[in-house]
Amino acid sequence: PQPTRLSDYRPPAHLIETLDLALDLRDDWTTVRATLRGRRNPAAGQGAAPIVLDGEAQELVSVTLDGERLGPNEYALEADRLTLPERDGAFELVVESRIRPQDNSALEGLYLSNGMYCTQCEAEGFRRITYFPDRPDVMAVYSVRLEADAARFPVLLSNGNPVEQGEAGAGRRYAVWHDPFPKPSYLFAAVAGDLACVEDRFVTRSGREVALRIYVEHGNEPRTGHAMDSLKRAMRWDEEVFGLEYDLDLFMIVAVSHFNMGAMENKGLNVFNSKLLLADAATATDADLQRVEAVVAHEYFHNWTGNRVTCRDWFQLSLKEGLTVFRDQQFSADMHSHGVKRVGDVRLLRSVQFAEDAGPTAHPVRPDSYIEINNFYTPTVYEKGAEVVRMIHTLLGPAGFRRGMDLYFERHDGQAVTCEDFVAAMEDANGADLSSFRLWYQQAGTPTLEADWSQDLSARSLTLRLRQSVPPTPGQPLKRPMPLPVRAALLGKAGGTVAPERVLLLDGAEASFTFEEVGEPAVPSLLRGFSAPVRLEAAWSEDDLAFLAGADDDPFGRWEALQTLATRSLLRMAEALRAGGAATLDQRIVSAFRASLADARLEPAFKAELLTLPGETLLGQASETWQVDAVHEARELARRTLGEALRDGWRQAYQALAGEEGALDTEAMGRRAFKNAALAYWVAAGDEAAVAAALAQARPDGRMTDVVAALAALSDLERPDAEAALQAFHDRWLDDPLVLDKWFALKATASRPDTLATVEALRRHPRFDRRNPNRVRALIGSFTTGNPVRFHAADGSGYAFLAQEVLALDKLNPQVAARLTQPLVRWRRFDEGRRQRMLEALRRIADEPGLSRDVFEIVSKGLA
Ligand code: HT7
Ligand code: ZN
Repeated sequence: PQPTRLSDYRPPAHLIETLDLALDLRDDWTTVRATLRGRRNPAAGQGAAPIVLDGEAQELVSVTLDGERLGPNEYALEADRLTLPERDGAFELVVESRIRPQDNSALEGLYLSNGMYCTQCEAEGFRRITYFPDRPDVMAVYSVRLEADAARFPVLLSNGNPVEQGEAGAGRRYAVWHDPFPKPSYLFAAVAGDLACVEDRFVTRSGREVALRIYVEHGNEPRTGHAMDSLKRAMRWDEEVFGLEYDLDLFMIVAVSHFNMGAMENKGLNVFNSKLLLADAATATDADLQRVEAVVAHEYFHNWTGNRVTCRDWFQLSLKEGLTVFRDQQFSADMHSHGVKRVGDVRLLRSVQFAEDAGPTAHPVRPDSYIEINNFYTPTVYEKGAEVVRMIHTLLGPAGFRRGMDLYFERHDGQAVTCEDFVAAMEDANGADLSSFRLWYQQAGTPTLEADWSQDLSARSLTLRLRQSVPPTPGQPLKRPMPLPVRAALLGKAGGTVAPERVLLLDGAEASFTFEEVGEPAVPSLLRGFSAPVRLEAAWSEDDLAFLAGADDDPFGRWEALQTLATRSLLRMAEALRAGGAATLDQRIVSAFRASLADARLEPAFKAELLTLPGETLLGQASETWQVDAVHEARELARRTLGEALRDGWRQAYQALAGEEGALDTEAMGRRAFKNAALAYWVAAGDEAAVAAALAQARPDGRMTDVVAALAALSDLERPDAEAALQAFHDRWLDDPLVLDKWFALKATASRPDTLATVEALRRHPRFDRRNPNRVRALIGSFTTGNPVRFHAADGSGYAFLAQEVLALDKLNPQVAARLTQPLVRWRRFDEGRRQRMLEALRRIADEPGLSRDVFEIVSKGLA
């Protein structure tokens, strides 16, 4: 397969103004009749040009151009396109084709999920429904007619407003929808099923009433309340913070069980993976509830950042995704806690995006080329893209950022634009120069920022020196320095702030910054709030870090100091264990944990973050070669050490909170997070009383957060009562797919030595279904990404298992198969034995005849 390149972008030869689409949903075939009214695009050149439409996996029935039915020798039909005669003015085209959604296991285009029809068109699924210029810079006004069996599909939905509905004869029904906003084809959606509807309303700040409807399978209505409340909060927040109101009279969300990603922002008709919509206290954890809130908000926010202003081409994906992730992060921080949210976001960024940026699939926030666009819905485009937007926010300040957003909408509402247009609006609204900032969109790789300082007490000054370097990445051997906003303050060693926070801009390879009037010994607090997505190597001594871990007034800085201290100590321990020696945890960490555990001023949710050691994946990334077994052993030893050293503290913290009635507010969630962190350490201390407490908490009808936390604490213990607790959970929730996924994930992430055998056997569990991406992610994905010590077993058994699964899945769902392949491409991070075994697994996949473009792209980059 040949790559598509940004440099080859050309405007579309023809624009489509309206599309009338009729879907006749029958058991054997779905017939699609599309009427396109279009014209030659003056921006694409002079004179007549052939009309070229994308189209795949369809059977073409007829083509009628300007009233004339075309014979087969009047058009050219290829596997992925239909080329029609030239036109240089306006035209009307009617194309009829047939598709088979019942056979669609790739879940792109129109497919059946648990007896309901639904669509997924982003990025290029619309071309599997009808022949059309399936690119985001072709925006049309859609009218859609759906027809289906009335008994099995009483609910017929599409974008925009309902126009009419009724009987279509022979036990069939139809409905017509019209969306007044021109939109790209990737935002089209249609749904047909027997669904329950939960309705609410929202009055916009200008007084317009919007009907809110959530459609779910019958029986799931009670699980929609949290999503509905989240939606209303998101609608209000966007009005208050960005002045953005919803623009239709109806906003619908549909939950489906088979879905390749989290959710989709189709205009007026969001479609959600049921995992990210259905949530109540009995079946969802607090983390699930917060995720549902964030994703409901994210998809809603796309109505402006993505739908009203969309992307010119898929290279600009971060224009909508990076910006919308930034918006949902700000929303969640405002709803809950800024400090806790930032810590969670940085944890995610480091574990997935930094890893991607350091491997063979590294790419810029705005990629230059792709083989399969589905492979570019990545942590770089999303999470690093959000960091880039955040840096603009930091540089311009909240008011300046808002001015930039206002100008962006004023200029580009109703258009398909580029990342460059976004940056230009930010610049022009503020009279700012962001020319060098554009490098953030162009260069891949995580910069390293080095910092050291010297203090001259007699001159009352402290000079901070900053230096950066950006590592080479595939196709980009040489890099230019990028502008880095570094939020910094000075803290007095004797207490208090000596120099208040400033934003230092490092706009070259290196620079020095002097703080004046510093009359006492100080420690710099750097990169506060993680103000730039870099690897910071600062000259802090371990005493400095211990000091910051207790004293930094920036919550992120305080957490980061303890993480850095712990990382250094854990890596030393791992090295000692690898060399066959003994290892002990640095006493400073025990002391810092003791102090944090007892600090009544800290919010409990933040305490839970402070008291979580860096994960094995992050520790593995922090050293040249990831010593898998030694890192695992060191971290387990550290958890045991902390468990034992602070045993009474954990027990008391746990017991003080264990009886609490569980509410759903932020504070109650925070207390539960802290309580369950305490329980895990108490169990790690090896106390029989702790195990008894965990077993009691694991009873399957408790609050899901508590049950799952208790089972996670127990799942590594090879003892019959712990195994029985997991089995009881399985039996209780066997018929609830979302909860059963938690059981699959718990089994897959247990670090006990027999886990691979368990995972292999669970593929034969009656409820394991490779056609359901949630189940595949719960069992296979959790094992490969959430259980490093077993997946990276030195004998390569985990890799061979994954290769087998990727090949089986590729035949059904290439998009999910490609994502599953990712852990194999990071082989350079490991020792020689593991490298060879990972490469063998990659080669085994590469050698398979008929590999999808999706998996081919990942594997070939992994082997390059
Ligand atoms: N814009 C959407 C991204 C997406 C997607 C969603 C579901 C299935 C397949 C998909 N391909 C791309 C979701 C979002 O980021 O908001
Ligand atoms: Zn998105």
